[in-house]
Amino acid sequence: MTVQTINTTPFSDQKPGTSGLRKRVTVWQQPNYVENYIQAIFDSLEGFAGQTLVIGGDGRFYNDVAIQKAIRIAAANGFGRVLVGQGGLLSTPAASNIIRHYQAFGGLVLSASHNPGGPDGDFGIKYNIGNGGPAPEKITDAVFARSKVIDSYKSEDTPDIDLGTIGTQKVGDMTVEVIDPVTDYAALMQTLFDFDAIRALFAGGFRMTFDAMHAVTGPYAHAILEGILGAPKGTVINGVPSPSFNDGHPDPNLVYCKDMFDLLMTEAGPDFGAASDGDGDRNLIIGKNRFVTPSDSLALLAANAHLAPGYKGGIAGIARSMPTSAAADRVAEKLGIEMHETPTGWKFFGNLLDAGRVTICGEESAGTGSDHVREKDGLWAVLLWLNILAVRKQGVDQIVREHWATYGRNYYTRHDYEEVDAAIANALVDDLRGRLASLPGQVFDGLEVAYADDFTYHDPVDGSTSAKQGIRIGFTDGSRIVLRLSGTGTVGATLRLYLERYEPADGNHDLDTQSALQPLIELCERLAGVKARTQRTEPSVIT
Ligand code: G16
Repeated sequence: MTVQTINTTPFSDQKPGTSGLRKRVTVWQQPNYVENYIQAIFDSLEGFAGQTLVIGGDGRFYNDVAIQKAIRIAAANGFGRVLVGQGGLLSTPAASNIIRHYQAFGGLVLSASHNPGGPDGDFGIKYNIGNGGPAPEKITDAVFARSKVIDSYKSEDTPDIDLGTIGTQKVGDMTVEVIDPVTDYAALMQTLFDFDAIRALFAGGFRMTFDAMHAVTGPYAHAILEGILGAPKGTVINGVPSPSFNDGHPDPNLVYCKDMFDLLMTEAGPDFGAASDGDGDRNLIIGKNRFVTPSDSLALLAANAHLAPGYKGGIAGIARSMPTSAAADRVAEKLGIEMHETPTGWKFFGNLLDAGRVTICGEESAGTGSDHVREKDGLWAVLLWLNILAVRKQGVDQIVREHWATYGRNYYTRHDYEEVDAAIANALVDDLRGRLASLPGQVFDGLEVAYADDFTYHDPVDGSTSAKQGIRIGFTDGSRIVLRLSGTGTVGATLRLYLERYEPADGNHDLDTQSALQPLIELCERLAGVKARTQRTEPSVIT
């Protein structure tokens, strides 16, 4: 077996987005596209000779092909060892755990998360650093710069590696260890949660449905929920990973999990419903007759985390992405702990977690997690909810209502306009940005603008600055409109509008969310003209 140096020409479009590089499979299938990107990553790193690299993916179409290429390129570039999940599978949080647990140099996570898969779907590659978290912008910027000038890559000339059998193989001078994807993750969860209490909950007749959406969490959920915790067989549905996610859309929201939502709204339905996405880092939480928004879930988990053994000493602080509602801020205030507002993207939580300044993080985009890994973690959120339900011996709805009665309710919704013409979307954002300075002090239908800006984040740990992270228009009564362009779409532009209104603890918590936010929705249209300019009559997705 020999190391080959293969000439190549650069691609101009390998700029990592919110979470790695995500493209249509057909784009990745171009000759040298995968190779260029992985070599550009390695060229942007230093000091990995002889070190360990973790590789795993969500099992989507093209995972098997890309993994073989990644292993060959890693061997040729001098890594000493690769840890890879059996069958090429590792959920994103499990990959983060493996990197940390085995003190790897870093990892390649092959996933396009909640985006659809299959030959016409999406694929993605993300590099994670030694703390287990997504590479910070300093590295992703360097990767993009390198990808634009790359002229060769290195690859070990070797046949395909057998990823089906657990054990050790050699590729050139590099060792490849195929490991069970679930074992280390399940062990970690048992250090955090009261498994006896959750076991007793299930033994007492508590019923739950977990929808793995034909994606990577199936094996994890079967092993942990039905195996270790004794939930009845059939609790986990759609639990066998499929390369095309059974032609579904593995995004755990009320659109793609509508059947489960409808079931939870009936008397005959289970007590608790949950789901995770393509790569296992997002979560959906639904109680009987109660959907919990991700923003509320973050606040509730933070307020109740001390009920789980892993957090019994309390939490150091909370971080949320800027568009996430301010519900968690009220919890942090009451607990007297730090609260941080970061740009969208889990990578921005890494420094705060490493510095011990926050313990729990969350995003409106169905992501919650803690300092146990450096990614958001779908099953973690589900298990923490189960732990809380088991200890409080109350239903989800009751817990949510008590929370609002204590802290008030942040009515919150997100309206997405997908696959919008990129030029129109960019012009819309630019125009609004140009008018921001004139908005403060203006009153619209009784709502006075308190501030209007384009969010800039100053990382308090490393001092770095990230500008243009989304437009915020805040009102004196605590309401807020946020508008930003998604960094995870693969076709055209996706415009996201985030709308939020605060209702105090003694206010009305029973309004329909869209009705409660209707005045803000209309005001947003007046200010930004999204419908008018995109010629759409309604959002593609409302969450
Ligand atoms: C990724 C990031 C998240 C982010 C989400 C949405 O999630 O990891 O931090 O909130 O995308 O980003 P955007 O609004 O730019 O589309 P995932 O689950 O896709 O990896």
